[in-house]
Amino acid sequence: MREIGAVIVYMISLVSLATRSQGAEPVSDLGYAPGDNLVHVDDPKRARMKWWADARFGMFIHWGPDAVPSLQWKGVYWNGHVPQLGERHQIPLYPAHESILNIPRTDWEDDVIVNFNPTAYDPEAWVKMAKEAGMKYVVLTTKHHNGFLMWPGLAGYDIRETQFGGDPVAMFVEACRKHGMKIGFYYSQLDWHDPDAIGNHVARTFPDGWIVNPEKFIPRVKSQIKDLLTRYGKIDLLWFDGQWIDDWTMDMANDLEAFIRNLQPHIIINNRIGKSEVDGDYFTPEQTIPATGVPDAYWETCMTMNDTWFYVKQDNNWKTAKVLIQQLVDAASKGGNYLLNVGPDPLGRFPAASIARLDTIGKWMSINSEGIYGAAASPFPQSFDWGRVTKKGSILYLHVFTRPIDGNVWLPDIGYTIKHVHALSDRKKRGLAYTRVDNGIRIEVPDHPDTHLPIVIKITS
Ligand code: FHN
Repeated sequence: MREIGAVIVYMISLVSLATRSQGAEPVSDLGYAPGDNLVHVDDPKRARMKWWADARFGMFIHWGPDAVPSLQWKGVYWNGHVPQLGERHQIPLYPAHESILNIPRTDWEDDVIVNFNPTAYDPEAWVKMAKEAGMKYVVLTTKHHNGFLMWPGLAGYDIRETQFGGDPVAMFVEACRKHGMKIGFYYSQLDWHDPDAIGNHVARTFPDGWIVNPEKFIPRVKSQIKDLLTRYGKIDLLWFDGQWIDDWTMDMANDLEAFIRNLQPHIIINNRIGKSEVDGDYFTPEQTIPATGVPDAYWETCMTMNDTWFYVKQDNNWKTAKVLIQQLVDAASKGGNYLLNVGPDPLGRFPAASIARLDTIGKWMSINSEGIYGAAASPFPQSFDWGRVTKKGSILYLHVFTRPIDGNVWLPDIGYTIKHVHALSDRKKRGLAYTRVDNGIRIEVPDHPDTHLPIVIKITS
């Protein structure tokens, strides 16, 4: 029933948009909220996804013993080359993995893991920084490709083997709950350590992976997932990864998904539980914002602040806060979420460069988040060289990345009757000038020489 209703609403909106181009009534509230355009989504899923779709912005945290090596082991750069600062092209795509795959297994187990001792680990500080940056959920790596568990869930190869006396996952969950942050767990099906996965194979590069004894490995995966979903209370999101290996099948994925939904029916699961974009609840483009979004799906781009997911001290190729904010806006303007990564160092500290960027993003969000949270994709088919558009009902938010020389931006006139135009940064909400020009509207953009960050104009009609 809902689908038909949504289609009718959608059609009416198209018609009314068309008719209004002839200067009809103001654009009424078309109920355009995140996901409203996904007419094929049933009510239960729409309700389950609502908090996530409205959130638009989350933090990804890649952390664990993988943070230790940073391209070298025992002083020897495993590829024999000492990268010079800024010598970006020397840094491989996935240095943390390449490091681990170049460390003798005994060294990894008896040295890296045994000596892992994050004395500065303070998840409350992490969660506070995420919250102040405007993020609504945090996804922490509980088990990455190296198969090591960051919680006391697999005797002999978990956090209890390290110098760290506590349960980092329990502390993380507690901090999230204390600050009202939604909780996500990252879990890799790809496992380079479990004998029933890797067997006698040798992983040489990060995509390598096998499941030699599924009849033993899969029950272990399910028991670990059950542990995560029964030990820490309500968990909001599971972020799977490593699904690309041939041995991981859709039968395994469907079986695991049913198992999880039985344990926590409200939980949100990303597509990487399966083998394709449409599996799970939402699609996860990586390190890119799709040019035209992903029209018919919930989606979330995950992005590094530099070039690496885990901490690599040599990787100083940091994106600017401006670029990160523009990516967040770009994703929202196309109906998607943005999951921004931090790779804490081996002691558990966020890199200073990450902290500085989170701070700048937070200051911008404290003024402009109204155009992000709960905002739907731009109603305009075209993109604009001056920036992006998001929409909430009949309100438009123009996120001006580059203020045109003449100080005005142009928008097609889809017939709405403008009641007020102001900059979100202007607490007095002083009206900005706008003029109707041939089949469009020119809107004044205040000059903000003090900032190179996007200026957001709110158009109320
Ligand atoms: O190899 C992983 C990588 O470390 C990181 O976890 C990303 C996050 O999406 N996923 C894999 C690469 O696609």
